[in-house]
Amino acid sequence: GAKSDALFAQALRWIPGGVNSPVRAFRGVGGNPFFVERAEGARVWDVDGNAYVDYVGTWGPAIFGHAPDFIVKAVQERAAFGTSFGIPNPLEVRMAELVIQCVPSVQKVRMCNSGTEATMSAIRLARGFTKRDKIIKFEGCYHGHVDSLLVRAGSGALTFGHPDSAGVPAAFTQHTIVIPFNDKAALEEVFKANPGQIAGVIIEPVPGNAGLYLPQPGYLELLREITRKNDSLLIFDEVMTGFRLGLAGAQGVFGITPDLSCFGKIIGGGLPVGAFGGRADIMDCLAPLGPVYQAGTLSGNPLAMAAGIAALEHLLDGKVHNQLEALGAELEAGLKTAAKAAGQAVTFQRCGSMFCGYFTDQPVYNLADAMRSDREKFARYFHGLLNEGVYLAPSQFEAGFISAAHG
Ligand code: HOZ
Repeated sequence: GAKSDALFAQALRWIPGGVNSPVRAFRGVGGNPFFVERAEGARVWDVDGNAYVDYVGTWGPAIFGHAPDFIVKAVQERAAFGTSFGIPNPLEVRMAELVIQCVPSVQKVRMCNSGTEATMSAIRLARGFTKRDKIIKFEGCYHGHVDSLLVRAGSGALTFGHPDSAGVPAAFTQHTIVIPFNDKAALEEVFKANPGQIAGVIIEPVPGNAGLYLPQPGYLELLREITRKNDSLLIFDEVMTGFRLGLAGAQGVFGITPDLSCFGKIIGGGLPVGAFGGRADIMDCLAPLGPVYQAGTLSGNPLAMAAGIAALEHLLDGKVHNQLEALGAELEAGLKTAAKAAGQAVTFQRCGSMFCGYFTDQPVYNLADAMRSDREKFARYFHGLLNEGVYLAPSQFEAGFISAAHG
């Protein structure tokens, strides 16, 4: 629309690429992004008055849809009491209690301000605890824009062809080992080649930053076994999957107990929040108890805690997750039928309320498989949907998110 285009022209002059986070710029699909005026339920409205059914859901947090009244009210009420203290507040204690109640592997938790902070802090903690340097990550997994994790990364880094970012000295990534996802032999080999040196393995248990693919049966189990045997920490990045695939996230679905977990998105109810937590003996290595430093002026911020607590409390009875599974199954069936009717080869992947359609007739188990998708076709599909008033993430390499407000 005209208003969005005018805003984008201005934004391009003052903001690099016109956006504050790269994927939003639409460069993965072509064209200009629209600017949002407001969002409610399953819809967003742009500044030109167009409505879209939104399957991005602010990249994950909007599990109830946009602006649910109980979150809006919680934020409004708390705002009147002061927006930031930098002094402990009671909401931090309630938040910690809720996280520990929902996620059995978490005995202690520290709040931070984004998923990136969570993964950055978790790998520092793993290194400090084990007194080892090496970290294993997986091709196509994205753990935020942490220097040492921007190696063969997913999301915008992949979409724009910079999976290894400029500006990261080689020395910063020399202790990062990258292996393909779902490859048991590679996992065994890397541990054999680096005995006693691997601090931890960080993984999205259901990778959602190169589209969406799932762990094959036995893969996460092997990962758990091999890390335990080698005294390396298993770190689950559940920034996307946490509280979404179930109360205990992907670890609950697959029955795996990681040593540390990273959270973001839903845990902030749409405000900027991250968290990492896990075994108490590991978490107690953090300052002020231990030598691993981590801090933040806005960590445990009362507005963010109020929004996050409201979100988690609304998930406790399991109804939302059941509803999301049903909606996901319906969407999956519909899209598969439509693809078949249109004679299109689409590999549709789904885990609960996260999904992705790849334009390929091959199964997708890892990044190399995902790369086989016809991205030009995806771009046409994206714009076709947008014209019909449906908004998908503007990249083949992002997961879609369903909310409880979708029909
Ligand atoms: N890295 C996010 C998707 N995996 C994108 C966040 C955004 O652009 O808002």
